[in-house]
Amino acid sequence: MADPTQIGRWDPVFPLPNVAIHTHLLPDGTVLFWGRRDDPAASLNEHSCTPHVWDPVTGTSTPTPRPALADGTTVNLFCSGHAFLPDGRLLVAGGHLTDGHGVNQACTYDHVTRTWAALPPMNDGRWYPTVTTLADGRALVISGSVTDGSGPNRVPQIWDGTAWQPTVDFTGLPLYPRMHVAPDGRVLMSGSNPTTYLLDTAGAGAWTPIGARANGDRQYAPSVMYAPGRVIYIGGGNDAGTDLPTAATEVIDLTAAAPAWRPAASTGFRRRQHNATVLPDGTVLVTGGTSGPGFDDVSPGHPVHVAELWDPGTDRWTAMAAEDVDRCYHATALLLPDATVLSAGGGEYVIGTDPNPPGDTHRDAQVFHPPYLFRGPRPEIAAAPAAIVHGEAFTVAVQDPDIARVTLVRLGSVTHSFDQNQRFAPLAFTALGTTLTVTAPAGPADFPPGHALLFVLSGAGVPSVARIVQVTAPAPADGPVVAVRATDVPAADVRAAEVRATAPSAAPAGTRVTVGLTAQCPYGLSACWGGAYEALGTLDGVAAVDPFADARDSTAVVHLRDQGLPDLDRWPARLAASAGGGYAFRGIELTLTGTLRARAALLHLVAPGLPAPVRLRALRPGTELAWDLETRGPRAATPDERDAYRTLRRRWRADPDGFTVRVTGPALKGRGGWSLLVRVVEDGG
Ligand SMILES: [Cu+2]
Repeated sequence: MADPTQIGRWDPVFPLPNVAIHTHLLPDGTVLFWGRRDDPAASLNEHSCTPHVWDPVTGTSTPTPRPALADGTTVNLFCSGHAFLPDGRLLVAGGHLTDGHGVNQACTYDHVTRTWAALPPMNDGRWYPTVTTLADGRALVISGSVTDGSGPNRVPQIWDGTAWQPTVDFTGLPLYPRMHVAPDGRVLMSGSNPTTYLLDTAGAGAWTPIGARANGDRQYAPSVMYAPGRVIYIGGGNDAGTDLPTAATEVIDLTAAAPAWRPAASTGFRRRQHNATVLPDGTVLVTGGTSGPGFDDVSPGHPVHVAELWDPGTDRWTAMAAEDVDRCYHATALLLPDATVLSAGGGEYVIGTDPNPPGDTHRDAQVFHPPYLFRGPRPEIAAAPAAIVHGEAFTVAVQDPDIARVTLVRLGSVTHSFDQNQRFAPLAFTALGTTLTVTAPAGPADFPPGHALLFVLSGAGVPSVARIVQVTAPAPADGPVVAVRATDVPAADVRAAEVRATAPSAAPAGTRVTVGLTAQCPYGLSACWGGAYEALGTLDGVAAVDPFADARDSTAVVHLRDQGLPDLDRWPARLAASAGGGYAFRGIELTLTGTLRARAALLHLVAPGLPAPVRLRALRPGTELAWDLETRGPRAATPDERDAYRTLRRRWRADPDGFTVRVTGPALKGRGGWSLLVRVVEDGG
């Protein structure tokens, strides 16, 4: 018989009125959630969807109003980002127009009045953005696909309570960046891109690279700050070659003198689309996800039902009881005030052009009781303050003097395998009988202001039911509010990051290479651009990467350092090393300028930068680099493009002494050297 003291226990699955794709613990202990559409038979691109509030004590759900813009226009909060403001309102930024196309709305939800209020619109749409409550109480909104779908919104914006303030831009953001406030007040971006950065939001803002994760680009993986300044990045997709998610995990300690990612213990299962929840004892519970290849493999046997618990003290994963239902793409997990974990949702996405089969959409949830709830009597908080102040002591009355730990966990706000509001802090305390004198987190960078679950744990490690407390900054009368900013950033790093974050200004002089990349994510290369952008920048000989991908053709443009040819032998392996299986390499197009020569009656292009003449050939059907997202095959060239080579040849016959010409087309490297299948001809200059 399964022993709940070792593996915990799941309650039975229960229905919810919709799919909990976005799930939040409100400051009154109830759970706000919403899905994609109210009617399971409606379009997947509805422009409103009813949120619900589920009460974990009574088990009942109640609809709550739908948000609207100031002019009354409804918005769909599906695919938004969210975090709690210091006063307990939930800030929700962006939302769904269609897949890969975001809305520019932002709004707040007040749990006291159960109402929404519209904020001024943002600079552009955001579909899959991340919201982070900063140490100073402002809210950072970053990434998310813009309204026209041309890629992630490059300009992060900060809501200061009155207006949106832009901060330094960044080219090649991933969707739903994994962001955490670091101990010095900067914001860590831990993924999904391989290179991780600290964003300083003070002044004009600055991005500072702080090393890369060895596992490379890992999408739909949770990242958890499991202790102050310590982050674990867990699994995610996908391995090059097999297209399987990884079981590997990596940790970083931002309190170290020179923070660097290092491997931690692997999970027992490969996982992607899973969730990770920090528990009152500082352990991390992983639930759901798929072990299968690709974006979201829900074929039988691939979704992982077994939960796993990580103990950061021992760096060990322990298999927990298995839940009953697949919780893959669009599933969420949330720590509840009674120290159990809600696992909910899944489904509601497009496969090709159709919605997923109804059986893979889950309008239900299940609650997990971790092993600690079976290891002895629960301690009880008899009294605790409603608000506590950074750095100040407060008193907690308990029923029994056997208290070993006091901890604080910020209210969860979860979507797409990431909790944007999650945070854990152990608190120092002294006990005198049943009265605890507890010290609040020292400062706002240790624990950003806002509401949190306050737990006491017994000597056996059993947590109490939480009290919800509001963590606040000291009153201004206590002294000036110190602006948190980094002072120790090496100037060279800042410059490198500024260069990285700014699009190339002058047109690069080297050969222009168009790279065909198929994103494994179903939303196309433009939406899922961050990992590809970074991987392209690592290719041998590449001087610059254009800041935007071409959504229609599923191509990206890089510029070589010189007028030569790319090292095609090494590029695919290099791309796989950086971006894993996230992007399939389809080939390249070259743009070359030179003069025409006949060699053995075959037309060649010669130019000073080219190591050897490049043979020109006609474009044949099926060799096009442009991609059709619908048919998942090459997009046929136009008649003009198919005729380009013949047109060029006619022109050359009339003028065989040569003229300078610029040709573009798919390029192949064979035993006999390079050839270019002419698609476009322009006059060279
Ligand atoms: Cu989604």
